[in-house]
Amino acid sequence: MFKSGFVSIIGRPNVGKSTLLNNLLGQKIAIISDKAQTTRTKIHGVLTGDDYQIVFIDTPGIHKPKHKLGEAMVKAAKSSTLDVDVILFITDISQPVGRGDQFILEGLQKVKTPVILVANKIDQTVEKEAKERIIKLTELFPFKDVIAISALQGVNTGGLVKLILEFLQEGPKYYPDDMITDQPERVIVQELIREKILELTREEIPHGVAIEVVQMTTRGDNLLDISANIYVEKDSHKGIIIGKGGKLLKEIGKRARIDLERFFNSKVYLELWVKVKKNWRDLPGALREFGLDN
Ligand code: GDP
Ligand code: K
Ligand code: MG
Repeated sequence: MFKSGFVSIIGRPNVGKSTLLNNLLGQKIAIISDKAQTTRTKIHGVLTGDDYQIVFIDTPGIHKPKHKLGEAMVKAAKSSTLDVDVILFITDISQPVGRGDQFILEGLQKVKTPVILVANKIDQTVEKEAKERIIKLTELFPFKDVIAISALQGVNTGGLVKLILEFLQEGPKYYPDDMITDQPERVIVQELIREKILELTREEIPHGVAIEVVQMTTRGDNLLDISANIYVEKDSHKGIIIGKGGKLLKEIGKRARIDLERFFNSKVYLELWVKVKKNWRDLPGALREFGLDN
């Protein structure tokens, strides 16, 4: 029997949702950082086995929105709990159970879909504390099952796949065997560049950054020319991204190029430009233009 279904990955920002998706797929399709609101849109990742296909939906973390982009992100996360077969509620078990977790679980009370508690980051948690926190969470919500994992180290992620399959029914193969994401290449390029900005800048800057790929063309056999605009919200941010003598922009380009070459398995020539678009996170037109209107 061939089983298939859709599985939504939800939880507070920074609990390891995107890390889990990448680990399950064995390839980086969702960017990761230690900053909240790294993931901005729903991302589909497809895991195909001999007798199953699971379509995972990675989502932006659920938080209290401060602008139109934030609203669209929370909407995307919430809508991903509809029409799925299983919901994975991921929590960072190295942290005490907090308001953020409670808030999401309250929102799930009316949902009929089975919810599995995934206690992540066991690699940095004392076992006794993890157990106590799991008990506390199961008192807050009727989870159908519980599993402890480390998404970063790949501990028990195979066990998680087996557990998910127990909840899936017979179904069709939705995507071809070799497809691991429905994200266009252009979006992956944008995201990999944005990830480097998240790595190299502090709080205020990364949240106000959007990337637009203006050109992607192949040159000869094994060279990809990519040119992209980095949009920031303020003139002062432009200076920060460029850095002294262009140093930071150069480093962003260098790190992004390494990842892009790995992803495309080709040499990449990357050109980056920094531009200012004031308050774009509150402009519906800009959200649409950047593919962030969810
Ligand atoms: P998301 O916001 O829920 O998608 O979280 P990310 O996947 O972006 O991860 C947030 C941070 O947690 C990153 O710094 C990850 O490296 C880290 N992280 C994720 N999973 C684990 C884990 O299992 N163990 C540890 N120690 N860190 C993790
Ligand atoms: K994050
Ligand atoms: Mg994420």
